[in-house]
Amino acid sequence: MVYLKALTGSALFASLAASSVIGVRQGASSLNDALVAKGKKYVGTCADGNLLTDSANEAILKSDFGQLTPENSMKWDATEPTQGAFNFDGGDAVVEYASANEKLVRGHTLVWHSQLPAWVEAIGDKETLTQVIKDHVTAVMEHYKGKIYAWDVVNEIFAEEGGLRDSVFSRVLGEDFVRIAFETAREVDPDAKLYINDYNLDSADYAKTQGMVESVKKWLDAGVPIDGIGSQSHLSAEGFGNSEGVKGALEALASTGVSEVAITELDIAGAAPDAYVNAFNACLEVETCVGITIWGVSDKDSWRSDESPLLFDANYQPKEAYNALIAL
Ligand code: 9MR
Repeated sequence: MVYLKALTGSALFASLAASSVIGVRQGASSLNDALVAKGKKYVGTCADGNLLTDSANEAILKSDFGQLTPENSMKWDATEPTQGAFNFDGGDAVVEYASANEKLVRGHTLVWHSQLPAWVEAIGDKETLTQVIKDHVTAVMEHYKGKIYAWDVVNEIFAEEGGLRDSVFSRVLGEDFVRIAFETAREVDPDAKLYINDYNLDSADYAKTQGMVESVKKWLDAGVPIDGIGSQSHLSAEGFGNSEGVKGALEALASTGVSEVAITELDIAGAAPDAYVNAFNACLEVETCVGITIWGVSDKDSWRSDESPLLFDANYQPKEAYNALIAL
């Protein structure tokens, strides 16, 4: 209401014209359908709360994306802020929307050093932390059992040099927390694909990519039930982390023997069409890459909004990169 009142004359006309363009475009193309037609499972995005109901955002979610990741609502600080007291309201909204609209869901995330409540950070002994990880993974996965395509079981556990990142999990349990989390997850929901997810895995020769590859091979040999590696892919326009290394990096991750890999949080500074095309082609050309999740719809709501990294501008208009992907 307030918004309409503020618009007069040509501004109102431009706004109405823009929204009718959205309507026509929505009927004409779907990023998800375009990639599914090429043999992949999905193109997805992230959403939570009012992004699921905001009409401009929701129209794009519905027509362009076949998969949803809750941006924040399934993280530990949201689901178990106090030990044993679980809150699934935010995550339920995503899962309900997804099931009503036939979207896959990637669960994000069970064990992560960030957005972690202080009561977990404060644990200092192995036995307690082991039980706390098992209880958390069990309660959250039980709640969503059968409704989640893939879970990011552990997130961002590597340091840039390729070893384990310092966190309460690695300090108290060493690398055993990885086995504990994955074994529990497999037991609770044997049908969910279990992922290890991280960022800066954007070129094959980077130390962190190599650290991930070596560790995953070792864990698979030891029987840890890891199904997939997620590469977040928060990319730069140029230099470190640009799109050119993505294919080689995905190949390296796929070579570990996991059954699948995925691009899980794609956004690219500046959103150049060629850069998005490189990232999509990387997934298309790596057989076990199952799909691509873009980390948001409109630049307006991006965690990197000052870098305009998404496919839709702040007025929900598709950018050139969007058209380039549809034309692939
Ligand atoms: O997009 C998320 C943003 O809304 C949150 O404020 C932020 C808090 O850590 O997390 C963002 O999502 C992150 C994701 O969960 C893990 N990889 C990095 C993402 C961007 O920070």
